[in-house]
Amino acid sequence: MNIILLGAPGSGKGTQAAFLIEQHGLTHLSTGDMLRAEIAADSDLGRQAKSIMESGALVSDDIVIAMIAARLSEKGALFDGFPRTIAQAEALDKLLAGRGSQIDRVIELQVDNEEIVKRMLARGRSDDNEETIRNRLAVFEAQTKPLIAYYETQGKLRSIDGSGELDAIRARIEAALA
Ligand code: B4P
Repeated sequence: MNIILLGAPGSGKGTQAAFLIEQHGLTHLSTGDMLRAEIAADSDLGRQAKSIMESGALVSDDIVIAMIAARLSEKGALFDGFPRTIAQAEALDKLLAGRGSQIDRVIELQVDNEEIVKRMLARGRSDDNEETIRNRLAVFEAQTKPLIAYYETQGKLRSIDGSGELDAIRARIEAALA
């Protein structure tokens, strides 16, 4: 099974992913985590990504698609924070089709923007200041939201309320996967 967690920055994709990979034996593929690991290692890629991430913009499609392509395996995957553009979604469909596989379900976590700003300011990561957060939300609207229609057309999208207690959100996701 291949699942995508889709949602605005701070909507809880990483938080819920931790539970889902255990429950379903999936490989966790988080492009945000991969990029932060490159920054921590001070690699060329990390140095390139750092200022882009701190501005709230998206790292280039070519870079993140290559990171995902290098990590696909026989095991089902949970894609967390990827794809974020139509070009990424089309590339992922092609990569999976080439392996005789496909995306089975896309779970959209819906959380309102003011709740998101509150959550991220409380988290306090280096890209969690208010100006960057507002920019990330605008980038989500412009570049990632079109994915909702993309996966709806394919009949794979399930949208759930991503606000409230973690366990309640977990249960909504499980119901959407059943
Ligand atoms: P990510 O790392 O993917 O995104 P995120 O902001 O951490 O969102 P997430 O939804 O995972 O939030 P979390 O569970 O942690 O991206 C960071 C940056 O990397 C992007 O801006 C971009 O520059 C770059 N990037 C990544 N992928 C890319 C791609 N494919 N293409 C291009 N660029 C890419 O939750 C947030 C906080 O809320 C946490 O503190 C959590 O504890 C809290 N929380 C979660 N659920 C809650 C709940 N129900 N109630 C209260 N608080 C909750």
